[in-house]
Amino acid sequence: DNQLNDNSQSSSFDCQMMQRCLQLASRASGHTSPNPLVGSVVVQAGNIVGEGFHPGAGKPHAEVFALQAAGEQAKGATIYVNLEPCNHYGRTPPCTEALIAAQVAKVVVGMVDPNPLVSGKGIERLRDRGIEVIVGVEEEACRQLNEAFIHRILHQRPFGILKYAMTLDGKIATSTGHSAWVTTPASRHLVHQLRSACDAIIIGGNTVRRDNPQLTTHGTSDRNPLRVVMSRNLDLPEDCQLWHIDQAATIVFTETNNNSQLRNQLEAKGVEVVSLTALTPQSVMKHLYDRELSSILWECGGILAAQAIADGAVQKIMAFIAPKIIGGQAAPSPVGNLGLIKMTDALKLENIKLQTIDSDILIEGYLNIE
Ligand code: AOF
Ligand code: ZN
Repeated sequence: DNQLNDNSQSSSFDCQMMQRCLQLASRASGHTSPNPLVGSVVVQAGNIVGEGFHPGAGKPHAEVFALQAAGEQAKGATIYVNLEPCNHYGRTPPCTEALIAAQVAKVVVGMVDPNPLVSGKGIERLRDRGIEVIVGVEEEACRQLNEAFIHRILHQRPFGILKYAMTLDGKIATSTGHSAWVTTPASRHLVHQLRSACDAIIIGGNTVRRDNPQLTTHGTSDRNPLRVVMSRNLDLPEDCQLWHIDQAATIVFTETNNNSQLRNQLEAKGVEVVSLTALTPQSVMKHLYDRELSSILWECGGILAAQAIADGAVQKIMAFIAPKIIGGQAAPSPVGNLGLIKMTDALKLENIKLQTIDSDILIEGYLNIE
């Protein structure tokens, strides 16, 4: 249906090279927001002669590094890139002009850039200059890698992931609130890796008071996401792990003029406190969008999770399920009241992926609500 998309000429070699692009792109995972993850490979006579990836916003794009590495051998070569080459002057000059100048013969593109500044214009420009362009190779994998970037650019909001861990009987803690740990070390390790790919983690005041969490990647990565607390009244402990900003930066969102004594204490420790006139999941997401963040991990309890879902701040769910039973009417579950009455009203996840991690199950899926 899209005239730009033409992958009828693509081969399994093309798919292999595109997978390599995705691998290269992933090296900058967690470092590129608001920009996408992009990798590129230059192939001359069946051999890779140059590789590159986009290291972060403000730095050169993937194609530029790949062309640089290929040098003279770029001439007449095929270049692979998981995102359409840009044709605009952003923080950096257009990649299309670099490709034209290098005299590549062919460009294989994973997916059209959803950025309205580019979207199809890069491909058009290359074809106008007589360069063969194939579009839509390994497109699903390309979309998956950049799902946060795509959402951000199409909706002007960061991409929200709600992650939780529950027992087989649907509890995220005991009736006293004790929750260490529901899942196996292997699942928790995966969560630490997931954190390193995200720009921020959000929790509410209840989780701070109850768990005193660290919300870091625990050494699985060279970076930690921004830690975000939503607390209307600022009724938070004076001392907790999140205020140790030598570990990672922390922002507390609150409503205007609350508990100025604690606010002063937090600010003295280097914790940023932001007052919003109305503290809602969307107002926080908007603020984080304006700060150029792309992917947000909701690791909150059920009450805030329900608010985030109802407010359209959650696009993806990652549910870890442990084969354990804790029981108890008062033991909390992952999602609070959504005001839904009939089972037919249930929010249904799409594009479900199931996997086992040690003895746990991870179910991932997408919420299709705005
Ligand atoms: C590419 N290759 O490696 C990336 C692209 O401000 P700039 O100059 O960095 O441009 C950012 C936009 O360029 C970004 O929103 C996306 O549309 C595209 N990113 N394009 O050809 C790359 N990172
Ligand atoms: Zn570019």
